[in-house]
Amino acid sequence: MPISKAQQISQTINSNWLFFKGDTAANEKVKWEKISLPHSFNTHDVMDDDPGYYRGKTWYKKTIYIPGSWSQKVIYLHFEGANQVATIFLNGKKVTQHTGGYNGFNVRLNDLLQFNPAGITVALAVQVDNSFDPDIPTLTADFTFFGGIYRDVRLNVYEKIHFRADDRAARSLYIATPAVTANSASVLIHGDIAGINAGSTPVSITHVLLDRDGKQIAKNEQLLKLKTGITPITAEFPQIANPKLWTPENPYLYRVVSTIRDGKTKKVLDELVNPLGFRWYQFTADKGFFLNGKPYKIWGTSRHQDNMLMGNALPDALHVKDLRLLKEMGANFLRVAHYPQDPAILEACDRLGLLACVEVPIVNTITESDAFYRNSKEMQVEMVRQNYNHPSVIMWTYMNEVLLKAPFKGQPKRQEVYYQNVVKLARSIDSLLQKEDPYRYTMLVFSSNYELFKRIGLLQVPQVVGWNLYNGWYTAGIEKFGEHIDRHHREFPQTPILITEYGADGDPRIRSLSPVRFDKSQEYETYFHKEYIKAIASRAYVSGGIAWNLADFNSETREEAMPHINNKGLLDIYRKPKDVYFFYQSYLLKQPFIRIGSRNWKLRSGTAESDQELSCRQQVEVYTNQQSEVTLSRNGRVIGTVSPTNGIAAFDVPFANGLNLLEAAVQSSGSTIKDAAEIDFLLLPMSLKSKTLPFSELNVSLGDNRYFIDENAHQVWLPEKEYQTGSWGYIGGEVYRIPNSSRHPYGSDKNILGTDYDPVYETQRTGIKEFRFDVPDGRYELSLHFAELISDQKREALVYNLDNKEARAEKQAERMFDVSVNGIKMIDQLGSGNYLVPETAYSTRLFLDVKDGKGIIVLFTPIKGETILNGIQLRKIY
Ligand code: GCB
Ligand code: CA
Repeated sequence: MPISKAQQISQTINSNWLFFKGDTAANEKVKWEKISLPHSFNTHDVMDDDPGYYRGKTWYKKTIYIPGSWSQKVIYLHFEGANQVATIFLNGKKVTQHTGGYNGFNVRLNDLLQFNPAGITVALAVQVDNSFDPDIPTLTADFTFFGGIYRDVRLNVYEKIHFRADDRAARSLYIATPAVTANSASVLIHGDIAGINAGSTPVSITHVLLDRDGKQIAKNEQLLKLKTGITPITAEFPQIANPKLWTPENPYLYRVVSTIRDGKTKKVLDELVNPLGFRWYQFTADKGFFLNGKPYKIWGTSRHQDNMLMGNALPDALHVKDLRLLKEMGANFLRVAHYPQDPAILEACDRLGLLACVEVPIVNTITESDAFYRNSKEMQVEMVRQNYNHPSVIMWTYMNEVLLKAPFKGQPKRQEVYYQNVVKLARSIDSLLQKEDPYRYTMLVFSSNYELFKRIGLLQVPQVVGWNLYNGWYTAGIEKFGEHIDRHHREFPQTPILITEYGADGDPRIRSLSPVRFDKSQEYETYFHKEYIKAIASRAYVSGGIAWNLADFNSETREEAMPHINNKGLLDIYRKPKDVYFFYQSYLLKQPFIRIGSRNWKLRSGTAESDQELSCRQQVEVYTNQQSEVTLSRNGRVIGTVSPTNGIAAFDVPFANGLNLLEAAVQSSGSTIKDAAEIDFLLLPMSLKSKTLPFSELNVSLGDNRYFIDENAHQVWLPEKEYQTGSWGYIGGEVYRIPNSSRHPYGSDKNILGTDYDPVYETQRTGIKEFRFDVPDGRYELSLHFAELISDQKREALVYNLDNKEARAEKQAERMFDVSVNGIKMIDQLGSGNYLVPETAYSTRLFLDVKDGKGIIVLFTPIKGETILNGIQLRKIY
């Protein structure tokens, strides 16, 4: 049967809006900015060094046109989402308000406007306010609450008789598959038909089940006399024989075409097409997750909805691109965290084959107010109804780490009341979810405070417990992860467990050949994920692992090396893969795979072995899911052949100056699969007076053991080293460490103002005596970089840093020192009294003429307190 033409029209009205940041209701004469949707008004004010961003009132307006041909129709203005309170005005009159930034909402225009066969124009104005409101989730979280009409806006046009369109802005037609086996499946449909002046109109309702090729599999038809207003309908396909199953590997989608026809004229009044997938699943406490009757380990990531410089206002193509990247990683699951996202997301999950859970956006804390409870439940009902017909969704989630920011510290009695209120709210959300949708699981997502959750009874509320665990990141001891979940499993052997988060920061600019916790190197990030994958894979009772996070994301409250960005992505914020992404591909993909792990570390640098041996050995890892030996060659010559262990073949590559073409190859059932990467190596001479490799420039980050890559300037900042005759390095002093912090291996974790080179300025050598370069004679430019890392500015410790909860209050350092170069005092009395402003970059460039083979000696002479140096650069001019 051909699909008959749908009668409804759904058109976006994203183009050509006017926008004003501020409250202009009284004054229309402000300067309106021309924009189009999706739009966010914080995309640029999160880019500066200042914490915070605009949270307040804004206005959007546009003239809409309702053509004469629609004058007998029902017309809805539909918003897919606006953050966070939207008030709609038509022709200057307030008509409705919607609370909450993550679900769609509707306005039916018929009740508000007089349509006209000649067509009408309507002045539409929307006030969007993203101010903090204690009654609206999300209250606080590790992501930026970008404001705006950041998803599509549509005009939806229906006949007077149609599938109801205002059930929390959902089309009221809900399709469930209560019983599915390999041999047979049942489909249950219920919904509402809306009829305006439809009193006793006879209609026929048909539901046709089509397979992927459009072939009719089943049909259900009923004749109905409508009431005026809402008429509920139900229908069933009690037995579909041998259903083709939906799996991530083969996401077989059927379609259900539901049609309302006029009983007499047979004219189609409304038609809805919904995806349908047949699958059944089970979370078990002892054997993990089962899909279609087979054990099935969940592997996936969470995802935030933002992008660099776009806030949340992404075109659908970028949402879909993220899911394609997730799918190409080999994942089978998406945690839609921490709130419902664009409709394009679950559509893509259905189509691409990604299981999913979607979350009510209660994060970190609640407000004990009726309004907060009401808003939470309202968001939950909107979420379920608007996203019901997605075979990808298997679970509804609520409350992410809800006690992380529990109030009433130091008031134990009051705090206990708060805890019990959280438990009460969790229970009521859980049972409401089960009532709204008895066919899917519920899950609550916990942070590491096991004792507390157990004691207050929160662990016992959801059907599945999700754990967000960061052992080996925020807290020391990566092996404690396994101990944590083993204990939970032991004490609650009836509870299914899913690892809903684990992750480590990997700044795409930072590399290390000796990674350690909190150095933010990509290498540590990869190591961290490898360990977690191992721990999750080896425990059958764990349903799976969901890495935090698919991509780096905006989080305004973070003020670290990359200010206002959370770097725990497997992709960077522009969606460029980090090494760890390739590792996941290698671990998860079924088809033969090989990748040079650090293929994106394209610009490297290091010192030659000797003046004769003009190469520098650095390790390169190759990831593969094949068992046979991996061969690596450089510029066409084989370097070695290595058997992979746990999917990794490691090579010591002798990089030469300039371009190095690496080629990795492995045999896979008779054929060779390959990967290649071109790496630009900036080789430094062993002795700086080398004739064969003349010195040109050097960039060093003091107090640092990492490489900082500046692709833009084509420069690499090297780790510091101690001076050796003929070469370069520091003399004296020690690596700066945050006082009383065991967490940071070196350096500060503060946003250093006035620079984008935060990682260079965050590390420092304190008490340095000299820095020497044994360079040949010539003219040089020497740049010195300083930042005072100790300040008495009180800063709230990041709440996610679990072992570092107390705000740090330090006494601001008092220091003064001179810097002389080759005996000339170039900087006189540098210190807290002048240029060394706390947490602010200070750099200066000096010109030098080096004569008589003396090289360069930079001398630091303390006058008060200790000398410091954060970075140093030397460039030979001629
Ligand atoms: C968490 C939170 C998530 C944070 C993440 C982190 O536990 O659920 O919102 O972004 O940790 O990176 O600290
Ligand atoms: Ca440094």
